Amino acid sequence: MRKAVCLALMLTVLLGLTGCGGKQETAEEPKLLLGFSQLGSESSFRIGNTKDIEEQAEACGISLMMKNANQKQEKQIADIRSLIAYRVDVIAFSPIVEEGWDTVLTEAKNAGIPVVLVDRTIQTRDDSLYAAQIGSDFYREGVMAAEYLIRKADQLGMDRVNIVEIRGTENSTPMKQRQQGFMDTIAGDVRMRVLDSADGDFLRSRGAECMREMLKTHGNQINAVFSHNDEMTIGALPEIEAAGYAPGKDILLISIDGGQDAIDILKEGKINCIVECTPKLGSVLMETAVKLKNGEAVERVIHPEERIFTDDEDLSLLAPRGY
Ligand code: GZL
Repeated sequence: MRKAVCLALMLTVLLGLTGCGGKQETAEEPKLLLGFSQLGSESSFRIGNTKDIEEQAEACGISLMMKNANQKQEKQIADIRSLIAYRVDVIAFSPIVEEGWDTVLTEAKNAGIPVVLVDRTIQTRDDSLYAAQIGSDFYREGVMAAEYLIRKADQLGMDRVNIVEIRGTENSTPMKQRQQGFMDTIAGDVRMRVLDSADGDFLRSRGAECMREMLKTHGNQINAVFSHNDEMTIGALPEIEAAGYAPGKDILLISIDGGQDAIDILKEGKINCIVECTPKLGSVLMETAVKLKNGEAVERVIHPEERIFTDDEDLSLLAPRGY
């Protein structure tokens, strides 16, 4: 199926390039050249996202120039500038934070290079600076996490649920929207109380530090952890056990992403719920880039289908996650 889609895409590109009325393409001209500025390699999600984009570009015969900013916005801006200088056909990037992109994206616009946001989004005064945003509905992920916790509290007959939150990268779209969706959903439930919240920056090591400090401060008051991604959840787990608590039982763990490592831990009963956040955005990115190259209209916002994995379902037949 995937091959057929890509073959159709490449035929579109070839027909579009010759028939779009733009500059005359000659045989030796490269096919579509896509520049991608990746924010880092901080998590299984991110590594899986990069791998999927590379695989999909390969499958579709699209030339890919991949840059990695190692979690530094100034490096990501420099990477985008180098893609502009190289005159790629389309620029795509996953913005590490929401602010600070207008200048470099205006340079891309002035160079006539369309931009696609992948995974996360930006705040901007000029919506024309990007053509499309392909990524999860992070607010809904927060809602799904909270809805699970409310159901679990009902099942366990809990009359008080003291929550600590381990947040993702400050001012990033997933951190802001997951938190908002979660807090809005628990707001009406008098049993729910947020004891503490700390910045884990989506990193396993920082997730461990946050959990260690919050256990020192709140100890056996903690009933549940809402962690914005699996890396931080996996970092928090040994800290919970070292403090003498059984994760998944004494302290409920709710996480987001759904990589294989975390799914395996959920199957062991040490994580209670994982809201899926798929990194597999490559095929829809290639489709969108081809349309932009051909001067065709594209969807402004594209959210992938996502599900939830919980401790009360049989996951034995779940296919390997691939990241
Ligand atoms: C969400 C993505 C987040 C993941 C983290 O789409 O931006 O960044 O949830 C990753 O694992 O670090």
